[in-house]
Formats: sequence, C-alpha cells, structure tokens
Amino acid sequence: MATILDKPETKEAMSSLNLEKIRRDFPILRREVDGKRLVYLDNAATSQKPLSVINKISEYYQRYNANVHRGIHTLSEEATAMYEGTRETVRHFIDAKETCEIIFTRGTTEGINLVASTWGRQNVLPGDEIVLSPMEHHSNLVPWQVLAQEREAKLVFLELTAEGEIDMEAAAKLIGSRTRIVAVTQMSNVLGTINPIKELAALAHKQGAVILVDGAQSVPHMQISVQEMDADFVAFSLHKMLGPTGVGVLWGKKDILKAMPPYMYGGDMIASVSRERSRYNELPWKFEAGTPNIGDVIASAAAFEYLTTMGLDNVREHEVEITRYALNRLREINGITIYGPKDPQKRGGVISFNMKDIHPHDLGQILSDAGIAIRAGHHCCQPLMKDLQVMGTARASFYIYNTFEEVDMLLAALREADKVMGNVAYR
Ligand code: 7TS
Repeated sequence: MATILDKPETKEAMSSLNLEKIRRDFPILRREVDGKRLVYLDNAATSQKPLSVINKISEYYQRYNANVHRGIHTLSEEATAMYEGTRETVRHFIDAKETCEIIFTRGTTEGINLVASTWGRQNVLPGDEIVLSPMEHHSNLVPWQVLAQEREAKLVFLELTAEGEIDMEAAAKLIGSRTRIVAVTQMSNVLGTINPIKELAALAHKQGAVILVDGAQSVPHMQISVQEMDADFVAFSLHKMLGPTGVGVLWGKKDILKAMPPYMYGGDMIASVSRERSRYNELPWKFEAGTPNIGDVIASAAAFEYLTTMGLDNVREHEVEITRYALNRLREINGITIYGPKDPQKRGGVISFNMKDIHPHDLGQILSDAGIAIRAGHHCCQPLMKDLQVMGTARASFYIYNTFEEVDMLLAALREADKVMGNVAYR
C-alpha cells in the first residue's frame, strides 16, 4: 500500500490539489482545439467555470427567476434571499466585518471607477496626490488620470526594483502629506509580483490617506483578509475566480462608504423620492442602482464555495509549485526573458516572457495552433511595457486545474516555435 512517504509517480503528485478530480468538474477542459487537447493557460484573463457554477445559473432561470427587493411573492423572496445570501458568503470569504460593506458591481473596473468618481470627487482637491504603482492595469490607472485632470491633482508613481517589486524605501518618501489615496494592485497581472499591502496601508494611513487595493489577480488565488491587510477599498471580479462574467465586488470600510455619494441614480438605491429630491437607501443598496445581475451574483456563491472547500492555502500552494516548475523549465530555453520576481513565493501564477526577437503575437498564434491558450500583448499595462522597453509579452497564467504535464506541453510548443521563428528578427 502506498504511504505518504512514497515518491510521486507522476509530476501531478507534486500538487497540493487532486488535479484529476478537479478537472472533471470543468467540462470545457475536455474540449479539443483543432483536434488537439485544450491547454488553457490564460487564467489571468478569465478562469474556466465548474459545473456547480454553470448549473446554478441554469437553476436560477429554471426555478426562481424574479426581480429582487421588490415583489412580495415567493419567487422574488427566494431570489432576494439567494442574492443577499451571496453577500454574506462574500463577507466571510474576504473576512469583512459587515455585509453592508459588500457592494456588487460588474467587475473590478466598475468598482475602481465607483471609488474614483464618488470618493475621489469628494476628497481630492487641487494639488493633492494620487499614488499608483507602475504595474497598474489600465483599470486602476485611467480612472485616476481622469480624476486628477478634473481636480488638478497629481499622479505620483511608486518605483520598482530590478525584479519588479515595489521599492518600499522610496515608497516611504513618495507617500507624503499631499497623498490622498494610494491605489495599488495586490498581484500584478504581468509581473506576477505580490505587493506588500499591509505595509503600504500603514504608510498611507500615517499620512491620513486611504488605500484602494486592486484584488483582481489576488483574491482568486490567495486567502485575503480585508481587516488584516487594513485596506480601505478592495475591488475584484468573479470571472477570474470560477464565477460568471459581469459580477464584481467592491468592499469598502463602512464609515468611508457611508460618507460617499451614490455612483448611479435610479431604482433600488433610494429610500424615498419626491418630485424635487430623494433620500438615498442605506448601504450597500445605495450603490446598487437598478436591477442587478441577479442570476450571476447568485451563481457566484457556488464559485466562492468551490474555492472555500478546496482551501485557498491549497490553491496558493499549487500555484507556487506549478509556477516554480514552469519558471525552472522556461529558463532552459535559450534567449528567453522572464519578467518579475525570481522567487515563486513572491509571485502569483502568472509568467510573462519574451523569446529572442519573436513577436509575442506570433508566439501566441503558434501555441494556439498546438491547442495552447496563452495571452500575448500589453495586458492592459502599456506604461509598464514602456518601462520594460518591450511592445508586449507572451503570458502563461495558471489556476487550480492546470497540470505539470501542461507546462511540459507549453515547453514543447515553445521549442517548436523557437525552431520555426527563432531566427526571424522583428525589431
Ligand atoms: N486589475 C487587474 C490587476 C487585472 O488583471 C484586470 C484584468 C483588471 C483589473 C480588470 O478586471 P475586469 O474584470 O474589470 O476586466 N486583467 C486582464 C488580463 O490580465 N487579461 O485580461 C484581463
């Protein structure tokens, strides 16, 4: 009988997860692309969905589709209970104090826009500073550019070390008395870097500023506690964490959210309305004008449950191991440049790279012909591409169902690409 001390017979035994069992939950992973097995390595863009999520969407439309918070009939009561129940699931998942701090949005982008438009307009004055990192996704850059232009405020950028980590000594100087907000990603979608949010929050709070955390890449992949990290806002998207598209969460500290004006106006966000003026609803509904994305919010609960059952620590461990393996194997390739921290413990399961002078789009196409889905381009981080002095990168990103064998398949396809394209100069 095998004991836990036995050497793994396959590479998959290196994982903290039962990959074979997990893969059976994702019907899409059984599909073929041009007669080849699909190898899905574009998880930073969006994750695949397990049957439990797919079924929950279908169940909602088949059994209790109704509008929420309005009808006094059974279906509406059931839909409302499930919708509000998901809010409690989220509260627990991110360790928030109260459910009223959980606002459903369409995604990370909407959450950040909400904060920039409401909190930002209320709190940022001419001459104030908005501190960002150079690795922000356009979603956590463009809303602040617009706010800064409108308020005559200044954008200040943190500095990165050679390995793509935030230089904390410089950060202590750059976050100053004019800083009103520090808006930073917890995990880079290009470099994979995991940023020290707690330390950045302490620097911001020391100056009387607040901190917004872009959790689009971190929340799906590691256990977070909004209280422990002492953030003021955290935004993330369900579609990157097994959930449906069109659902996001904005969490904010209750006192801050309470003082903010609404983002959109209309049904559901009001307490009472007369011809001339309105009183607004309380949290969180003040920020959820109109009919929300009921079916997808309800199905999101299944995504949270799937990850919770698996254990976020196991998710993280699997990603560290597969990233470690992939980094080691990728380094075997001549002429490869890999971006971001060398230590897999310091990064998420995202690996951006370039191979010699091969254009990343060509790499993406050659891999796609082999059934392997990666992303190529600027990854909505054009300023970072400029800093790295590249037009774009190829990017492989992993999640709970990716196997070590798939990393080997990536390697084989990259070697093939090198054979075909390696001598072609593009610059
Ligand atoms: N912030 C980060 C760090 C992201 O990676 C993304 C999406 C977003 C914000 C925006 O999320 P959304 O759900 O509102 O669109 N990142 C990617 C990516 O890396 N490839 O495709 C989308």
